[in-house]
Amino acid sequence: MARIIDEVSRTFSEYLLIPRLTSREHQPKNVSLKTPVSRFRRGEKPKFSINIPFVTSSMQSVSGSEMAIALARIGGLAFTFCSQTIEQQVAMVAKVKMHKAGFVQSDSNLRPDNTLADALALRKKSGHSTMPVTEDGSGNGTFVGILTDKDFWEFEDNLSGLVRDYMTPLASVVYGTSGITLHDANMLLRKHKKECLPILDNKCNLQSLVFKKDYFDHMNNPYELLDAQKRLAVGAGVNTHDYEARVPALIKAGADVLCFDSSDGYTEFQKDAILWCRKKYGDSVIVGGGNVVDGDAFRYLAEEGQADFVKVGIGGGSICITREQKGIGRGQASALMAVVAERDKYYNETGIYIPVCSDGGLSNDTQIIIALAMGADFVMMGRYFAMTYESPTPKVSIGGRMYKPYWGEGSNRARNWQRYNQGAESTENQLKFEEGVDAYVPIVGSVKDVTSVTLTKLRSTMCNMGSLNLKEFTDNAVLTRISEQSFVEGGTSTVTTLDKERPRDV
Ligand code: MZP
Repeated sequence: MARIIDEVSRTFSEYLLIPRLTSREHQPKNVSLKTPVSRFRRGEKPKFSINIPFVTSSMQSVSGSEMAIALARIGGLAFTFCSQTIEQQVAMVAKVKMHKAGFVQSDSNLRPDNTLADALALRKKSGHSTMPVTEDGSGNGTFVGILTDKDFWEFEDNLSGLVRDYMTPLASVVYGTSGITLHDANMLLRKHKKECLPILDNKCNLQSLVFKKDYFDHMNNPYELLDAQKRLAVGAGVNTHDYEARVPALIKAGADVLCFDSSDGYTEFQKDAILWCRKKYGDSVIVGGGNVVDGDAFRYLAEEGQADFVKVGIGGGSICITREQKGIGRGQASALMAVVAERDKYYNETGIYIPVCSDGGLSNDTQIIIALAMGADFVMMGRYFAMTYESPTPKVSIGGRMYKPYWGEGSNRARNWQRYNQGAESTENQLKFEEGVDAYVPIVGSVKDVTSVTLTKLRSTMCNMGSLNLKEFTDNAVLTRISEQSFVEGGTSTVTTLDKERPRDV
């Protein structure tokens, strides 16, 4: 006979936190949101942590390079999606890595015999207004000068004029030499009041560029998530079908964290794929698995699969119809509590801590806070980030309001057959039925603005709970289930608010 779990499948909105003693030191400015992403042993430091507990879903309508850059700048991590060719995903990762390394590889270069029209076209294409000039026009060619938008006037100068006649020539350029530290390079920029410093080797070949604006950007984003080479960190979704080719390509491109992306990760396919990564790269690769909804599946991926972290959630995603279509899944709060309990048990038994990520179904800030209080080390969100300027979809006006398209990986639009095992052997077969919908979400602002509100609420709640970090937050958490009546009581149902439509949380 089938085993029936007595407890009802529950979700986050059914819970509230009961405040604990707030001491004088419990102030938002003292709260740390740093959280581990890789497994670690008791007493050791995790190899990889993020500075805010937010990661993006590995989805076409969420995680492109722009999103990855925006989120890494404030301390989180985006998972570029794997429902694209290996080459496309590698290019996305490479774009994030190129974005800002202190020392940036120049990707917008001119030859001296190019015209100003060529320079304008390149500026339009790359968005970069500072263009080194090298003998052969390559990023590592012999440096002869630099052209910026201050050197010519698009509407006044003759655009067939040659770059060599307008550029600042090498003799007048302030440059650094290979081996210079980033700090010294920045100080040269400061001393000479320059915006950009080319770095040249002893044969005058261009090595990289250092920008003043990157220094300021770095100082304004103290939680920025950087790799050892001071490049922004980026994650990558991978699948159990082409991992033997995809994983090496992504690692070579610089992906910092990998995550097997599957609607149901309690499979031998996933265990084998993670073990393959371990065998090939040892502990140097950080690779997560999922999704799971109970303790057995967590233990399987943690123990047999040696996953670095495990992702929780089936059927709770805002665009997900897996529960309706296939009858599998679990209320997200119940799933998370079951997995967290097993994680803690596993830690007590083995001394190995495996971070847990709550993935999907977080439809407002309170739910994010409750998920973290319940023991998620970090949360993965799709809809939340799809609503920002930086998601990769074009904006569209519907009924006078601006929206962005947001579609599930199991929708016909995404055709991510690798994520949903429906027996398809190739892209030609694609999905036999949809597990996700194609939808729209309102645009709410930039990643920085939207997360800043959520994080302010989170820090404030953590102080209410007498906690200065996420571990203390979970350890201190006392949650109560609420009745429908107390849910109503928590709103503004008995008064008439002046604003017709109260702004809703994202
Ligand atoms: P949400 O943050 O929009 O509620 O949920 C995002 C999560 O839903 C993703 O991280 C992924 O786990 C899941 N997802 C993505 N596509 C589908 C689908 O098409 C889906 N069913 O369930």
